[in-house]
Amino acid sequence: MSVAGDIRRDLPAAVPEQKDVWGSDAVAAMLRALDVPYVALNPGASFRGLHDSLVNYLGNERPQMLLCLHEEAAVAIAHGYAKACGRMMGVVLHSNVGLMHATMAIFNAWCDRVPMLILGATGPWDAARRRPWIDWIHTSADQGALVRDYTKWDNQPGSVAAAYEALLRGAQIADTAPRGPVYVNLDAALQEAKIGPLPTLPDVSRYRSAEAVLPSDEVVQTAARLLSTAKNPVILAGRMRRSEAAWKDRVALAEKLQARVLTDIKAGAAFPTDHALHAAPPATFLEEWGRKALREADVVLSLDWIDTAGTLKQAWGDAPVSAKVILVSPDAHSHRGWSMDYQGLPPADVYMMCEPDIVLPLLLNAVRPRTAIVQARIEEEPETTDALSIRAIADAFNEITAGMEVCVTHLPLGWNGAYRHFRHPLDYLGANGGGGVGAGPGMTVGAALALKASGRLVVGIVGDGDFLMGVTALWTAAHYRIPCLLLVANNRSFYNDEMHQERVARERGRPMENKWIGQRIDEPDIDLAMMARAQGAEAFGPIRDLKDLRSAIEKAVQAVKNGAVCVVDVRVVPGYDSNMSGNAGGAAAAARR
Ligand SMILES: Cc1ncc(C[n+]2csc(CCOP(=O)(O)OP(=O)(O)O)c2C)c(N)n1
Ligand SMILES: [Mg+2]
Repeated sequence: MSVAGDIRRDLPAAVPEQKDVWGSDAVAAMLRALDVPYVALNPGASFRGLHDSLVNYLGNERPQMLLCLHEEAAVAIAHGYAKACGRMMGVVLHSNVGLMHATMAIFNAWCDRVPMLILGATGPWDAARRRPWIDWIHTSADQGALVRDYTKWDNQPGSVAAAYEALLRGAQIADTAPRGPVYVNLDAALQEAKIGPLPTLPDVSRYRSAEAVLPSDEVVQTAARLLSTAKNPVILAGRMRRSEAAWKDRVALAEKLQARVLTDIKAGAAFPTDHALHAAPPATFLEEWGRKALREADVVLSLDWIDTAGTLKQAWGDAPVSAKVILVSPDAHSHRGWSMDYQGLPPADVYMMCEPDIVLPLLLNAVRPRTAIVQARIEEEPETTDALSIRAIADAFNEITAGMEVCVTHLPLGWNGAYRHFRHPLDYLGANGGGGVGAGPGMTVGAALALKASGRLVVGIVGDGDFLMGVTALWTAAHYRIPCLLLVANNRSFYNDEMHQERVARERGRPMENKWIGQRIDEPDIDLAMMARAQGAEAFGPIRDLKDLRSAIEKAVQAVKNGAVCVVDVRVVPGYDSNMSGNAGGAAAAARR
């Protein structure tokens, strides 16, 4: 073992000089040529060829393997990594079964438009070469079909030359906006074939993803005219990249236009939430200030907002949207039939099928300053409480991390967007994309891997349900020495769904007090801190008393700064903040409806 550079790397013993090269060596060489930094995996015989090549041909570096205890964690780690640094990581999945385990996490990454190079394996495709039983059950016709509806592209190359091209094309497609995972399925026989000398690797620099698409000057001018002459322009700042320059452009555009800005708790930080022009706490379902800002708008600039139609509907209902809509989003390139994550169809008076961060400097240059004074929002403090609640976690966490550079990777369903301000693109990474519970721990580990050298404290605040489904990602963090913190808002329940049962019971005139059945996680009570320790993490808790919360989080933050993976189990009261406007606002509102 060596702690090479930053994370731990398991060092292979020296390999004697080799004269033979195998199919999977060529695949591994291509991964290095593509500069894939890590591959997260859970092992499997279908890719034993590639596994050997990564260890014994490449020496377990560039890419380095990250062993995961579940395929869902492997994909979630790659997801969090790409979210934090914008770079694509690799994942290797065993035949059909590993892929089946990974599917939910791939769906999350797809919905979150995150680039990822997923390698799969099957076969041998040549039935005559299959071992009895096991190679047959782990071979599926058209294996890519399992994930085709939520990957950008998939392929099963028939030769090494075709594998080179598949990886080049896959990486190019994954990293072209709208980004997303791709799946390249490697036949076991292809991996295990002796191929003679390594076929010359292509010059990767000639197969990069395309330059960003720019709108025509005419369209930019039309949009700029609308915005400059608007009475009440509103900007919906949705999916953005983590660039500081683009962040500054967004602030400058809002200030030049004196436009109110809304942000989304499902997307990473897109605008300073404490800016006077930020109209309402980031939320899934608009709260009163957000709805009011939008209803008063005569021009709406939607910057790759995740659900423009659904958000406009919250302001205008079923009436036609009276505001002019400028839509800036390449997302429709990913819209197909199976997954409806494309949401409702928004009206667009001006439509630029471009990445917003690319368009911003053009718009900033083209708009005329508006002098209208925007009425600042009156900050409504969410109700304080003496209870050990998610709000109490937020208060203690905010106090302890004041002035610290922190990256919040994940927030629990009961979080109110007003609980914490975001002032930098890395202050918050957004939700898991597809609403698949269990992603929080893995995404936090992936983001921590990406940000390890940055000095930022990487923190996921997760529900107990999310923690329990994804906990083994912590072992990967502990093994590879990737410091990160998980604060578990442990209400001992899949509480979001208690609210749904409450709603159904209310509608049907049945007893609401039965809502906990099939939802509460107790008797036996699960010791989350012990589960964390079992993965090699440090842990505090269960914290049952408000007076113990602060010191536990303080100690945990210190432990992470000293290099630990750390978990705090906070026994919060079941129940969401009644003032909620975050994820839970949506859940609560949905449950109330
Ligand atoms: C994979 C998956 N299974 C089930 C659900 C349905 N679901 C949505 S929220 C939720 C509860 C999550 O529990 P927890 O993380 O503890 O948060 P809480 O609801 O208690 O605030 C469940 C089960 C889902 N979204 N994804
Ligand atoms: Mg819970």
